[in-house]
Amino acid sequence: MIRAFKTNVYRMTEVLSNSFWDYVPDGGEHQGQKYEIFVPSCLEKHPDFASYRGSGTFTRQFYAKGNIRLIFKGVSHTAKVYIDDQFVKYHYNAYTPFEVLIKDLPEGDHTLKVEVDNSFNNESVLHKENDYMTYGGITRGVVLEKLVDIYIKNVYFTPIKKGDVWTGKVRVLVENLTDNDIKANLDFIVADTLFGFGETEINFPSNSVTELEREYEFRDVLPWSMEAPTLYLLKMFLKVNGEMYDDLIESVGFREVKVDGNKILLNGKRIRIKGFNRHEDHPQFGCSLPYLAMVYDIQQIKNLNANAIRTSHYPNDELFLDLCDEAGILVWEEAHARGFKEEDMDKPNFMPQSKECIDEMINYHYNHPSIFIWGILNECISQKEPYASYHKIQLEQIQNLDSSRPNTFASNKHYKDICFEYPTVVSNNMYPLWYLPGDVGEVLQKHIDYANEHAGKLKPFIVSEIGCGAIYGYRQRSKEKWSEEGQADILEKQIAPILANNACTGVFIWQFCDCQVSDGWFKERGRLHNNKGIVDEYRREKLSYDVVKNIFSQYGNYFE
Ligand code: ADA
Repeated sequence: MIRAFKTNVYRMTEVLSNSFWDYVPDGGEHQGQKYEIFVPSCLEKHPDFASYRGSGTFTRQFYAKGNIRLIFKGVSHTAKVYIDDQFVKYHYNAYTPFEVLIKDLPEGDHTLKVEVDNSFNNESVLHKENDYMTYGGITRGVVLEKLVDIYIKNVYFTPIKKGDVWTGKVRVLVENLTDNDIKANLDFIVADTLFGFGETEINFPSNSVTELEREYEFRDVLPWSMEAPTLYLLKMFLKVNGEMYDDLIESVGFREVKVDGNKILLNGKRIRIKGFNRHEDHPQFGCSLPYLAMVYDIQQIKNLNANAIRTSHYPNDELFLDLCDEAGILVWEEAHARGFKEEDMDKPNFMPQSKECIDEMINYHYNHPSIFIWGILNECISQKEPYASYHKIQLEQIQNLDSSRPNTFASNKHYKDICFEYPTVVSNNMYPLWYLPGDVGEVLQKHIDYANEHAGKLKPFIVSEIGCGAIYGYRQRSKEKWSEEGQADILEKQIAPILANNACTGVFIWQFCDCQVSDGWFKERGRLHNNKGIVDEYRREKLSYDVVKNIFSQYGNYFE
């Protein structure tokens, strides 16, 4: 399963994942041996590759002719793609989709090879030993699209609320793959209503991508909200001389996110965030969670009376975002970055690969109504130059790609951050009662006061991380550190004052589930896991589960 809905009816597509591919590791004790590895999956979940760090080659055949587009939803973490032994694409990050367009393939069987490398190196600088696990493999879906002479490359939908009327900007990219101009008609359907992109045919120049954008009024549509997450399929189709040539279907929602002073408004109402940070991680599947496992996470998060998820610290699988769209769960989607130091941010590849990750994140995830904010650079160097300017550059990149949503970054440079003027929303990670002593209410207010004095103007404030650890099954009535009782006690003292402070938009608890960490990460992490989940890695509830559920139940999704 690639998406929770069918993206094409006319365009011929073939899912190349959900099958076994040949795999040959380049190193390790099984070097040169041929395996059958399921795609998508994490190599480390095969017994022979439990701790493999290195490269290897995945191979499979496919049948095609003419123009094709291959879309990889996620390869962890460096990919080098070949078709019939011809190099066609590099990609340097596990968490964003990328695509390869090949024109005029001769009819017949072709060989697709993907060299995959999960080792830490200076080629792919967003991946390093970290407080989460970087896996290896083709970890998300792969789709083969068989294209004709002209096709719909992408469709972007921006809902706009004008009083009681919903309008929407529809931006479409059409690529003409031939040496001749092509005249075609573009139409689309939303909520059983047909809309045209122009009364007459449109001329699409040869060998180029044409971008068109128009605003339309949509009558009788229902808004997307946390309580009633109504979704519509936007079905775009392209005809040449009245003949259907191509189509593309997107799932969209009518909702508006705005910042007003220190408030974040969803459809005009001030939202309160009751959220969790969630790593894409599971002891059986690694970061390649199957659909049902994603569904189980969503069910627990809803059961906890939570209303938001932060995709700490990288863009998530589109299938999971589809589920958040359907469940009415708000998403802070974050470009891939966690805790980079000066030596990381000084690397020549750092800004180019960060830029590419942001471009791909917004390009592929733009239409998800659940995404209410974009995030970057979690706990990176934001207290001094030149790294502060990197925050400015990346946030400007996001603003230019999508001005319809706020943006932010999670700071941990307590009272020393010099970047709060750049984002539209200020966010802080803080761990009083766990890493530091202190009264949570006072620590929170001190952070809010610092932000109000250093952000240039009043902005919304989010506690992007707060939490504490517990080892599942370690029970101590004395509430010892790492006991389940201890975590339940501290979390109650951490969360309640945050939700009670009306100057704060809300909280993302660190974290939903325990997650594995990289083998080279600081060894103090018990069980080689970050144990701050309120469920363990198997999603078994700790005592804090009901404590958090109860606190979240006392606060609504909106400030009155
Ligand atoms: C930081 C970081 C998280 C996690 C957390 C922790 O806030 O952003 O990824 O490492 O600390 O568990 O200490």
